[in-house]
Amino acid sequence: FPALDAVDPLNLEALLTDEERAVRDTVRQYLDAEVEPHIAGWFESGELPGLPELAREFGKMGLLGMHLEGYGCAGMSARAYGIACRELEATDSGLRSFVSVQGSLAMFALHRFGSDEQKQEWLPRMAEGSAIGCFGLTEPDHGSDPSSMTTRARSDGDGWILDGRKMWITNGSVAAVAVVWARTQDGVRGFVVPTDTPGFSAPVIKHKMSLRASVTSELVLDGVRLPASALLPGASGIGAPLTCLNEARYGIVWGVTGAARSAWRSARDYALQREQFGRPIAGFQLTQQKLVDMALELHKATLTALHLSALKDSPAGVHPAQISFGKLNNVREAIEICRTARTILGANGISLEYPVIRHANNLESVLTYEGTSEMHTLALGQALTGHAAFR
Ligand code: TGC
Ligand code: FAD
Repeated sequence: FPALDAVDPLNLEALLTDEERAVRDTVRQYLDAEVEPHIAGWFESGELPGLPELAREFGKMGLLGMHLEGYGCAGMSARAYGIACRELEATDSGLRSFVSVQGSLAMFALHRFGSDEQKQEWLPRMAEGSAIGCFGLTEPDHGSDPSSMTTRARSDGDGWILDGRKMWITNGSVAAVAVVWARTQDGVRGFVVPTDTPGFSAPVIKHKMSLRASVTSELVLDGVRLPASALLPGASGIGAPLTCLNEARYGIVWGVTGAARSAWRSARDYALQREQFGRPIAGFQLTQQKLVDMALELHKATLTALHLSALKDSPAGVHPAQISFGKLNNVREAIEICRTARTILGANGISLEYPVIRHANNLESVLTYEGTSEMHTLALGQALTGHAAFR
């Protein structure tokens, strides 16, 4: 037999179509040339300074709203979108987060629930990256339980007035448009809020030790007056924002395999070069056990992502509990892979000279956002037993 490809021991890349390989290579080449040289510095300084230009480049590559049809979106398969998410997160979870929020949350909400006028106004600009969007669901006092939100929208003549606070909102302070979820007398509804509307502000959240190369903000809504046309006509009830979350969670299932792949490669390269006790540490059985266990979980996670893609691209679609399966498993295993990789690098494992600690720290956010591991355990628990254990 020929030697096994250490990076792809199950030959999973052979399953990709030419088009999917082209997506993978285009994204990889761009990130290697333009982002990899800077990303550790951006993480260290806690900023994403290339953002307006990055957004446009992502738009040119068709990554924004990539699996949506029409309005300037690329209309590609869920699998191609997942493959792009994997490359983005192999560089940094902050990049995948940006693309997730833009395409799978803000654009998806408009695309699925918006009026034709709303779609025409926002989607083409968002697809090209000239308008950035954010998605405000979480509040300071309501994270895992968004159904209890207190942000209110009251009808005012032929318009609406919004009051409340949203918290931990990715892209908040760089967004031109915010999709904001608020309670009305008819239940939870979605609103399209141009961020230059009086009464809207988005202070940046500082002092994060995770997702530092990503903009995270609070949204403050103080008497934000909106026309009637700001209401998303197709979104009624908490099921609407949760439907958007399925899209972003799906991207995470793929994305985290990129972060884990990057950490695994660093650990293997390091183990082959680093010598202790007169031999490479890759030759010690304990190191091999770590590398093998990491590889098993990495490629099982990729198989899960591939399988969920097949479901999502099929006419029957993917069940939300199946996405919970993938998000729960793949994030849990990816963070474990990064933490184990860190041990293989010894003291160098805590340095930003290597990507490992950055990925591990980023994945702390990914473990929590888009539904914590506990929420996905309970969602799956409910699907498997028929009993809801949330409250
Ligand atoms: P529950 O009573 O179970 O359901 C209410 C209605 O919603 C429907 N539903 C869903 N629909 C679509 N997709 C899903 N995943 C759905 N889950 C529930 C359900 O069928 C029902 O519909 P109907 O027609 O019968 O009324 O709702 P609940 O209030 O008990 O909540 C369930 C729970 C806990 C699972 C849900 O609230 C939840 O998922 N909580 C986690 C919150 C979360 O994930 N927040 C994420 C915020 S966005 C974010 O983090 C972005 S980070 C992005 C980045 O930077 O990458
Ligand atoms: P809480 O809900 O307070 O949970 C705290 C702990 O209690 C968790 O371990 C949780 O699992 C556990 N817990 C809660 N309820 C139960 C239960 N019933 N049973 C067992 N355990 C339970 N939100 C947005 O809307 N838009 C965004 O763009 C966005 N971006 C984010 C970016 C970052 C970097 C981060 C960190 C968060 C972001 N979020 C965003 C918010 C994110 O979705 C929430 O943080 C997440 O849903 C959890 O809410 P919480 O932080 O309030 O934790």
